[in-house]
Amino acid sequence: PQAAPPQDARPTAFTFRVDAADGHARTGAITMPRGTIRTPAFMPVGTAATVKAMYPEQVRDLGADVVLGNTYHLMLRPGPERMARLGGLHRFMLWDGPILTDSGGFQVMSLSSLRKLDEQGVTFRSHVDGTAHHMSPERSIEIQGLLGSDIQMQLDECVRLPAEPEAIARAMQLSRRWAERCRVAFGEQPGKALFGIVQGGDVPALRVESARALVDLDLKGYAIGGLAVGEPQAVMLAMIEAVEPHLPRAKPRYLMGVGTPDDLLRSVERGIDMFDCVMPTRAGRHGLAYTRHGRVNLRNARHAEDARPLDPSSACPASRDYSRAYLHHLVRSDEILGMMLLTWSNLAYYQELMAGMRAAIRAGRLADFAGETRETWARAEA
Ligand code: PRF
Repeated sequence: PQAAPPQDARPTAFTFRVDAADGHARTGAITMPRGTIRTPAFMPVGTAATVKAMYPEQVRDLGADVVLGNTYHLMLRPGPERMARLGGLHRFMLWDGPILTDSGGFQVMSLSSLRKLDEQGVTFRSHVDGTAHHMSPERSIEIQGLLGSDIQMQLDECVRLPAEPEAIARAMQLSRRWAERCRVAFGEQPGKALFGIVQGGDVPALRVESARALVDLDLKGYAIGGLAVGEPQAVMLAMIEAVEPHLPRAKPRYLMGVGTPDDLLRSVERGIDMFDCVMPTRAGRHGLAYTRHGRVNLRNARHAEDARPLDPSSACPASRDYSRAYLHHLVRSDEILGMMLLTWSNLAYYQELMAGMRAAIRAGRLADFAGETRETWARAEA
């Protein structure tokens, strides 16, 4: 019988390696004690300790190497100290791979009421029970530690666009100072990582200033935040192009809260390595399918007698085996299974798209892959 791998075969450090590049795009891997993340990576969103409507093993089987959790939701319910007593988020939700947690600031601003933000942090009322809470940069890192998060995000302030340049600059400088405090609070944790978040709205000079200041802190990875918050796609892409030359090539780059399949493709072409977005899961719960052949709204009456599956070439049973007529029926009837199947199918497509991009970059044919992918989307929409 084969000998078990030696105990020290598990990496003890957080490392990132680039295996191949094609233009600005790269493919590689993040390695850490809980597993390897193949990049470019899409991280399914598991806000409240669940990727909604999915079993963890399904998420894993689709090829997701990492999931995202939310500090804001989990601090309110079940609470970080309780989570720690229960052995941490991995054990709680039965996900043993890497987990990235967002820091909470972004969710406070979009979900809670009576929020107030100053140098010390954010004060807000819970959207669950109205109780008052305070979160400083230090407390955000402490909570992410109690959850057991592998990749922790700095506390930041994200400004919705359009906004005045003065407001954008103020939020960027605050985020920069909070990054320093988060770094001190995080300290040295060899198998884990703290990522900084570039802010600066739609002002290229502020974006560059933000990136440079964060790079000086020598963090393990860099996110680009404050995009997909109301600006046109062209502005988002221009901001990625402005920031990318200032980010170290040897560290992962994460575009937060993005996006559509087309956003992912165009951002990978511009050097992004990681993404998270509620789009595939949320759209799935609302009857929308993302497929190789574009977006399909299953509520639409034209699917009522369509016996074809969403995509007969898919490896995912939800996309390959169930008829559009059945999915239409489930969605129209508000059946739980409709949400489950469409979430499964959408996440399968997102992971298939990422795997396709990784293979294309390795083969030096990302431009061809992008062209073919867009053509297939367009043909179906016509
Ligand atoms: N900051 C944080 N989380 C985020 C964002 C941000 O700017 C965004 C913006 N697209 C999504 N999630 N901390």
